[in-house]
Amino acid sequence: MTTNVTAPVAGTDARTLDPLALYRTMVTARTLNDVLKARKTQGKFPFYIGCAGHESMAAVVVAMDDEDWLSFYYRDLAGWLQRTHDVHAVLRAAYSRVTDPMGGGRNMPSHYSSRRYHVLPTFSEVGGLAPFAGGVGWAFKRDGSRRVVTFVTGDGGAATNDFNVLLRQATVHKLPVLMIVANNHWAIMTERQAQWAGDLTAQVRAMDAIAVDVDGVDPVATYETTRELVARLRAGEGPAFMHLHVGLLDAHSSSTDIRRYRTREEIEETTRTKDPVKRMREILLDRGLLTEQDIERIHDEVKAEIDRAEEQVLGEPEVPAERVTERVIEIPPYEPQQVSGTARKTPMIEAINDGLVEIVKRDPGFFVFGQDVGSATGGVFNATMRLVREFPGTAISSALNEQFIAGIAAGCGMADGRARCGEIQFVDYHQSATQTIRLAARIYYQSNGDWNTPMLLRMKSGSGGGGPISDSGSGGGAFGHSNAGEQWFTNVPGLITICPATPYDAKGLLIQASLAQSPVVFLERGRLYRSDVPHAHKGGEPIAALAELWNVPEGYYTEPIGKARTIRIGSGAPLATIISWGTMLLESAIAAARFTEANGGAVDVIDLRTLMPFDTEAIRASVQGTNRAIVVTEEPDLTSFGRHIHSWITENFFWQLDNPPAIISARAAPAAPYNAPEESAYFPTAEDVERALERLASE
Ligand SMILES: Cc1ncc(C[n+]2csc(CCOP(=O)(O)OP(=O)(O)O)c2C)c(N)n1
Repeated sequence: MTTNVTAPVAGTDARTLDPLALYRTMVTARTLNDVLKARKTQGKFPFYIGCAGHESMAAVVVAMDDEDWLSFYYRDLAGWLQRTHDVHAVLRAAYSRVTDPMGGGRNMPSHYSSRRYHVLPTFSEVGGLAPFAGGVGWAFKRDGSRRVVTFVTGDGGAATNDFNVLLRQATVHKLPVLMIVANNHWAIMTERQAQWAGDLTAQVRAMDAIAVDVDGVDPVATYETTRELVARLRAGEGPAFMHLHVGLLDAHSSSTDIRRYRTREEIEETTRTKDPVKRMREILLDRGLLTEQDIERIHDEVKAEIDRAEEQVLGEPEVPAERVTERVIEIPPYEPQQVSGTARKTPMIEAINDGLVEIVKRDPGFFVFGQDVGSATGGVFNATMRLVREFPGTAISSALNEQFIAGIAAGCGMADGRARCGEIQFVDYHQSATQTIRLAARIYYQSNGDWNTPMLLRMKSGSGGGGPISDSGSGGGAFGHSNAGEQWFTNVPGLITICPATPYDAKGLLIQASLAQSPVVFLERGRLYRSDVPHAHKGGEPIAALAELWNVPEGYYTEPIGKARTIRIGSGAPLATIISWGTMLLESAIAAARFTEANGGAVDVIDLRTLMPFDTEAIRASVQGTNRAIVVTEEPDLTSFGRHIHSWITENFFWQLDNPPAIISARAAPAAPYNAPEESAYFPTAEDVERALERLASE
C-alpha cells in the first residue's frame, strides 16, 4: 500500500504504569457507576448500563498513546475516564444535557464518543463499530503513523457479523488493530456457550492474528499484555486479539433483574473472585504502595469530585425540542466554476473513470476498494481502468464481502476526514453492508455534529443491458443484477443518494460527492455506462436537448448536490412535468420528444440527479406552470422512492393540479425475471410514459 497521507506519529515507548493513578481511575469508574445506578433507580433518567467488573479497561488505555484510537463498548467507563479524565461528560450524557460532548444529550448513556480524544462513536448496535475500526486501522497502515486502533466488544458481540468482518479485514490486510473480547460469560441472559464453540483465541490465531487469553480481573496483567501487543502492532506484526476474561458484577443493565437469570451462588462467586477494583487494591496494599487510610481518602475524594460535578451538570440546560432535525445531513457548499476543459462525446463509464482520476489528482489519499477493481480491466464494468493504469495502488481489489468494503471506506474516511470510495459490484449485493451504511449515515446526528463519516459508495444499479430499454430491449440482468436500489437508500436519514442519467452529470456529481462530509451512495445505472444519446425514433436524430450532456469536458469540474436539471423538450409553454432520474430520464425524454412531435408544445423533463435530499424547488417551479405531473421510476410499484415523490407532489400541489399525478413504475414483482417477455413486462418504457402524457393532456 502507498503511504500518502500525513498524520501524527505515535510513540514507540509504551507509557509506564502509574499504579496509584490507575487505581484512582478505576475507583472513579466504580463510584460513578454506583451513583448513576442509584440515580436511575430514583427515576432521574430512563437508562443506565454499568461497568462493574470491566474496570481493567483503564489498564488497556494506559498502555496506549493519546494518538491511538479507541472503539469502546458500553461497559468501558473506566477506559473513557482513563483517556479523557472527563467525569462531567458521563454525567452530562446520563442527564441528557446539551453540554454532553458525546452527542449533545442525544444518545443513551454509556455510548462513549469523542473526536477530540479519538474515541469512535459507540453504537447501540452491538459490534456495529467493528467494520469501521477496520477502516481506521487501514488508514493508519496507509499513513505510516504507527498508530493503533483498539476495538472492544463482549462475548455476545464476538458472534456478530460485524466482529467477524473486522477479524477478516484486520487479518487479511495485517492492520494495526487490537481486538478485545471482554468475556463476562453473559450476553443479557444468554450464556457464552451460545456464541461460539471451541476455543475462540485459537480460532483467531488460526486466522493469522496474534491471539492471547488474559485475566481481565488483574489490571496489572492486563496492562502488561496490552503494552506488549501494542508494541508488536506498531512494529507491523498486527493484528492482535485479546480474549479478556472478566466477570459481570451487576445485572446486564438497569432494565434487567439479575436474580431472574443468575443464581445467588454464581453472583456471590463472581463478586468474590472477579472484582478488578478489589484486586488492584490488594496489589497496591501487597506492594506497600497504599495503606487502608489512603484507600479511604481516595474514595472520599473521588466521591466529592463526582458530587461536585453532578451538581454543576444539573444546572446545565436540557435539550430544546426544536433541535430534533438539526445535524442530520451535511451537503457540501457549492461554488460554481468555469468549465474550461475541451469537451468531447464520452460514454458514462469513461466519464466516471475521468472523475475518479480528477479526485485522485487532488487527494492522493483517495482510493477505490471493491471486488475486482484492482484488476487490469478495472473491475467488471471497467470503472477503475484509468486508476489501475495511471495511479497504481489507488484501485484495490477486496474480499467478496460488501460489509468489509463499506467498513474500510467508512472508517478510513473518518480517520482521514475525506471520502474514500467503496465499490459495490451490483446494488443488489449491498445488503450485507446495510447496517454499516445506515450507521455511517447516523453518526453525524448521533454525535450532534462531533463526527462526520465521509464515504463514497459507488454501485452499478438498475436493469441489465445497454442503452434505453425502448431502444435496446431486455438485458437479462434478472434477480441479483437489476434492482434500481433507491428504495433502500433514500429513506436512510443522513445519507445522500445520487443517480446520474448523463455522462456530463456523472463526472461532475462524482467529483462533488467526493467532497461531501455525509456519506454518499452513488447509483450508476449499468444500462447507461455505454449508452449513446437517446433517439426519439430508431435510426432518427438524437434528442437535441440531451445531446450536450454527452459532451464531457476534460479536467476538473463539479455539479451541485441537491439540484435537479430541468430539460425542456419541444417549444412553447410546457404542458406537463415529468420527474425522473437514471435510465428513466432517457425513457421520459424519448416519450416527451415523441409526444411533442405529434402534438406540438413542450414538456418539462426533470432529471432529479440527487434523489435525497431532492430538489423541491425545481419540481415546484415546473409543476406550478404545467399543473400536470408524472413520476417515472424504475423501482417496482411497492413502497418506493417514486411513490414518495408522487405523494409529495400530491400533498403540495393538490389544488393546483388539473388531474391526479401519475406514477409509472416497474411492476409489483420481486425483480425483473431473466426471460425477455416477463422482463419487458416488468420495466416501464417510453411507451408507458407517452400514453400517460396523452391521457393527462386529454383530460
Ligand atoms: C446487534 C444487536 N443485537 C441485539 C442487541 C440487544 N443487546 C444489547 S446488549 C446485548 C448483549 C451483549 O452481550 P455481550 O456482548 O456479551 O456484552 P455484555 O453486555 O455481556 O458486556 C444484546 C443482545 C443489540 N444492542 N445489538
